[in-house]
Amino acid sequence: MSKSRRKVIITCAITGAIHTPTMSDALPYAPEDIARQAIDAAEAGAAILHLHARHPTTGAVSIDPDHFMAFLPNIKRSTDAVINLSTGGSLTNTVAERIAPAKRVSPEMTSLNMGSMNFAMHPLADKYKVWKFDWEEAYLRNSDTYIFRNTFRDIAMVAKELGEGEGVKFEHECYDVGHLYNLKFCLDSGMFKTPVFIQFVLGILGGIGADLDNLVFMKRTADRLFGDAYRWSVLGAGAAQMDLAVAAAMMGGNVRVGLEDSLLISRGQLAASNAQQVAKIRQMLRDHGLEAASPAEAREMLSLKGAELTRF
Ligand code: KMH
Ligand code: ZN
Repeated sequence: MSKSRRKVIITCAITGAIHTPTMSDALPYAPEDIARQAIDAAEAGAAILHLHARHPTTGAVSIDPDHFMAFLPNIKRSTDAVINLSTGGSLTNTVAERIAPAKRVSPEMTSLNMGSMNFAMHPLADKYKVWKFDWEEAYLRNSDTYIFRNTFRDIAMVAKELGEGEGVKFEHECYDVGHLYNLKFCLDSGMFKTPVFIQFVLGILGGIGADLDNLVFMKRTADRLFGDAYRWSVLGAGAAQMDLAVAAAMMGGNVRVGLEDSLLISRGQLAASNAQQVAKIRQMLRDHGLEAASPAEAREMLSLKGAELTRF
């Protein structure tokens, strides 16, 4: 009898707040395109869909709950994948504003960013001369002045409003080793239920670099701090996305892909869609004797409340 393959959760982050429409025609921003790409990504093997909203005609990052509602019911009707709403929003919004969409729809999961930091995209602006929309260049260039605010009080507020209040499970986004210690402090203070789900984020300008050594260090630190009370995944920003995903899977973790974090399908080549990235990592997992977890398996692995308790 063949040995069963270990299951790996593939999260796909569909559009995000880093890339702008000029950078790739594949980056979705109209609600029907966000929904279509999310559904296709789920069909390709993503168990979790990490979702941001965009303004439907300009493609600007949006935290308007109505913009989320323009695609959420459509996605839920068409797939069983776990819906994970971003609480990162845009770098200029307050945390109270950033959690408004999740408070409205009570998703199974949301992101929760585990520390304040620089979060800069300004070097990307130098790569483009002609822009599809007026807002894009200033949005990127001004990111060298932004502080991505996630104080302990902010984190406690999100834990209370969404975790305690709505039974939301968090994707704890940890961009550096210190964020693991922030999470440990919050966990010990009683803010979260175990297992906590950590997303190691490597390669954002302002956070730890996208190197294998850093991933090993983050993982070793998390092992020491959380023992078996955590599950983990890796997001490599930009060209490191696939390499770090494979490394994470080989190390026993889960993976995140999607156009939010990288527009590429391979070095120097733009991806045609989110689903193309999911299909690629799924095949790479198979090549290494691993299998994509179904949404039901992801719910079990992360102790999620279930789609029936959401409000959309
Ligand atoms: N794009 C990631 C590097 C969030 O949505 O709260 C950051 C992110 C944050 O996914
Ligand atoms: Zn995000």
